[in-house]
Amino acid sequence: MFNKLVIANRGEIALRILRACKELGIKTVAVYSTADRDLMHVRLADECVCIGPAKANDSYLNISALISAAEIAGADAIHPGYGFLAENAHFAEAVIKSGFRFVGPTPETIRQMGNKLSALKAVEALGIPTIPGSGKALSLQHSRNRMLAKKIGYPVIIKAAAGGGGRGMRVVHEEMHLARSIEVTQAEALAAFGQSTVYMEKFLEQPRHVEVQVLCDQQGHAIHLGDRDCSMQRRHQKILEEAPAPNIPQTLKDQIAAACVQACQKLGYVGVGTFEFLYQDTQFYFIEMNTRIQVEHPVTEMITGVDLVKEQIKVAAGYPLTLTQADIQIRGHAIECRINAEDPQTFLPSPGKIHYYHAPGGPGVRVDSHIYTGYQVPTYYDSLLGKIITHGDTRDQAIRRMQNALDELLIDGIHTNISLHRNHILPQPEFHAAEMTIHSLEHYLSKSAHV
Ligand code: MV4
Repeated sequence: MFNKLVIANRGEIALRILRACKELGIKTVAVYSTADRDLMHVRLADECVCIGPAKANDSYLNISALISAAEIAGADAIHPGYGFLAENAHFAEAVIKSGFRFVGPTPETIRQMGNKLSALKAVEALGIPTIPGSGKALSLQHSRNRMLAKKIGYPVIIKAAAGGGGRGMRVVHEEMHLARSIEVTQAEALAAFGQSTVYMEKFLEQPRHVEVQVLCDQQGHAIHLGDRDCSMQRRHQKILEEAPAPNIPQTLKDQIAAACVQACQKLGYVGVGTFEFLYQDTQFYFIEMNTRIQVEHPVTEMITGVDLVKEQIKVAAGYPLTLTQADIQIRGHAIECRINAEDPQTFLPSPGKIHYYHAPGGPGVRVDSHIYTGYQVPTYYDSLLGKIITHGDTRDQAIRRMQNALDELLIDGIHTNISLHRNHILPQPEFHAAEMTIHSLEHYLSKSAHV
């Protein structure tokens, strides 16, 4: 097992990784920016190294500062968490070239999945269903693109190969707008990602976002840990997630999960991973693969009893999986509410000092958060304060437990989205009936003066 691991992240996920390391008997190194001296995991880590100024570019995104910290501390592994450098193939390469183990897949896999078009090509060849589309970069000849769009059927969507997570996309409803939309998406992609490659897909109008969690070791074993629904989102930011994805026939879910496991084995995938799908009219369609641990991993942990972060570290250290697919039994239902420091009306970040914090508790309640009374939320990073996760025998019980947990949760001194969850998302009939789509929340917000 690793002797000492650098946690190349901050906030709740840094604390989550620290907890996993403590259980595994791995010494921890916290790296922090000057704005983050007071983070909870910095206090709890065996060692800590300041890696630079508050701006993420100068600290959490500074590859040489992170490698230097690992060298100074004499660590043997680096965990990137999510966000920041977690899916940066250059970083994974630099970590490995400097003699450290990277907790994640190979740089080649990260690069392949980072390009949405190469990811699509790779998984399609391995039997994962994809959305009808070009399947390759769009032609320079507009007449070919016009024929293709006609064959696919409008509306179509133009996506940047180097985009993802909602960046670099454009929906086209009619042929008269096609050429211009392709040009604009290409130009935007070149400016944003340094690469103008775009591809085309049929635009699905009312899909759900459903994803499959996988776990793979270096010996070629792969298992899945079921699925999650992450449809409740605003501007590509997930707000509430749940597992298992409700209201989808189990046979369909079993089929898609089995296809993901097979694809992982053929790809030689190592680590935790997520296959993202759009689900519409009883069909799954692959959109992207994430090669990191995700924010919403706790809902999967609650329904499987598997500690995904511990498993992720074990497979990175070269341990073969001790879990088989038969060991993975889905028990009950779990929901996660992301708690953000933001204005409930404007959604603008609301940094500042937390004057008082009280965490919820009771049966089936989990809190993953780094905050405490007196903690100052800095202005520099994302607004995630933590996550409340509830588990129940049924979805209804998990929802009731979430309502109670949110009633107990107190965060004073800054604005948070607790009221949005309690008063608007959880009581929404569409959510209760498990009939949400990726548009439900934005649609609701646009027609209500919520608060
Ligand atoms: C789509 C789509 C509809 N049809 N592709 C958004 C981010 C990236 N992961 C892919 N995305 C979408 N691709 C086709 N062919 C709708 C979206 C989409 C979306 C997907 C998942 C979660 C939230 C979303 C919000 C808006 C659009």
